[in-house]
Amino acid sequence: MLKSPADTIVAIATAPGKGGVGIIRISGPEAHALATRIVGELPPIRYARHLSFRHPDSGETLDDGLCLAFAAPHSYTGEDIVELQGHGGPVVLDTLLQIVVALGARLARPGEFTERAFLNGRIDLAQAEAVADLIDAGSQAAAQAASRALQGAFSQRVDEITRALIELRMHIESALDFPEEEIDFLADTRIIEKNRRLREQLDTLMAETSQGVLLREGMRVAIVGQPNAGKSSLLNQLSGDERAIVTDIPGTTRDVLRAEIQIDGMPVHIIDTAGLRQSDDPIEQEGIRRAWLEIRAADAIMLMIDDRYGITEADEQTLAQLPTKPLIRIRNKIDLTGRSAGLDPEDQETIGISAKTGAGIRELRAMLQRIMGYQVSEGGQFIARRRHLDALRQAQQEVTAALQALDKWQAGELAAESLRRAQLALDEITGKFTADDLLGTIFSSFCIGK
Ligand SMILES: Nc1nc2c(ncn2[C@@H]2O[C@H](COP(=O)(O)OP(=O)(O)OP(=O)(O)O)[C@@H](O)[C@H]2O)c(=O)[nH]1
Ligand SMILES: [Mg+2]
Repeated sequence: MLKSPADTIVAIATAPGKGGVGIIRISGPEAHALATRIVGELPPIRYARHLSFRHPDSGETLDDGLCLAFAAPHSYTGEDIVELQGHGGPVVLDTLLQIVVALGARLARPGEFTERAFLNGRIDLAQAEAVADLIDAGSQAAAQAASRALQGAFSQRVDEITRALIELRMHIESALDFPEEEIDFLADTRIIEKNRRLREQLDTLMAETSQGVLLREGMRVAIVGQPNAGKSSLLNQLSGDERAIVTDIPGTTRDVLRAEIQIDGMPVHIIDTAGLRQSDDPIEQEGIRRAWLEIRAADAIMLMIDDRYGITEADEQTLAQLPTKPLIRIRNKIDLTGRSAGLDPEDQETIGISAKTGAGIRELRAMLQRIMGYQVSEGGQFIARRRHLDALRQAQQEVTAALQALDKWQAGELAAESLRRAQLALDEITGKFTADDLLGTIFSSFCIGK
């Protein structure tokens, strides 16, 4: 286990700019002593007191407000902490910050308070990540899911599986110590049954985790098609905002335009691109080049078809060049053609809409949700990251390998080794076993003061 460093750190914990209240947070072994120099005498631990914040040398009053002290290990970081809650003016806060630094504290790096909470065992790594996700949450559903992960809903599930893994491995390893009974023992169907149950538990957790990843990261959907098909109109319609310029001149859009929408709390990044056609205009050519980059990076594609003309030769060419990924064919301008709105009864990949009137948009949103396999859960959902999913997948592969080793070859040593590696993969999620550089990446994405 890594150890928390022994210096004292300080940061402004409230958002930058002016506010009603501004909070300076000091954490570390010297936190109480440093703060005492500013407030005179600290209030009793966990009691707020209204005090003057004074310059330690001149005694001049800089601000006044609440002072709140916590004592290790019962604090956010697990260290001694003092919070000075003054007026939220940037100059006042900065002056206080400089004074605390002059008294010997160091400016905290982004996420360093939470990093210390992790290093001191207050929270595990998945919970620390949930702190950032809660702050960054873009929807109520995402915030609730982050809060659940922060409470440990995800970590508990990982720990449960880890315990089952360890138990099974111990069982197998103890059999290896008695070679004469080994074969009988490994053929024991209960062992194989346990292993199988473990794999099922992992399956379930992976399914829930991918929902959590979707809730956090959402999906990228690119709108592509011929000029004038109505791509920009669709972006505006979905985002409820006149974001893109819409004209009847083909080749209006050149830059890539983006809008983020929510579908039942899941973020969806809609990307509007230049109409695909042969062009001599270098600006339009660049737009088309960028359109293809977006197509490659997208999770799904909406192909916009002008329903007055149907699928043209140019559309066929585009279709032939599209990479294999979920595709929705959109028949647009049904207000002009009379086609009915929504899913085509003959073709589950085609949907009729009018980007102008909004007909069929509700069905399109439902279709986007279905494509990503996103389900609104009845609570209990937790937020998660891709790295969690990768770790679970790795554990899954190892457990499958263990099952095979037992089932096919009665190879106990191999099975035990696979289970050990599965456990390491799970430990990476909660941070029991984690490379330093991963920690650096995770905490540097936090905001300052958290
Ligand atoms: N009647 C009708 N007109 C539409 C509809 N959608 C778009 N239009 C019109 O079609 C024209 C082109 O729309 P845009 O949204 O600019 O099309 P685009 O695909 O972004 O075109 P480029 O940016 O040139 O590639 C505009 O005059 C829109 O008002 C629709 O559903 N019904
Ligand atoms: Mg456009």
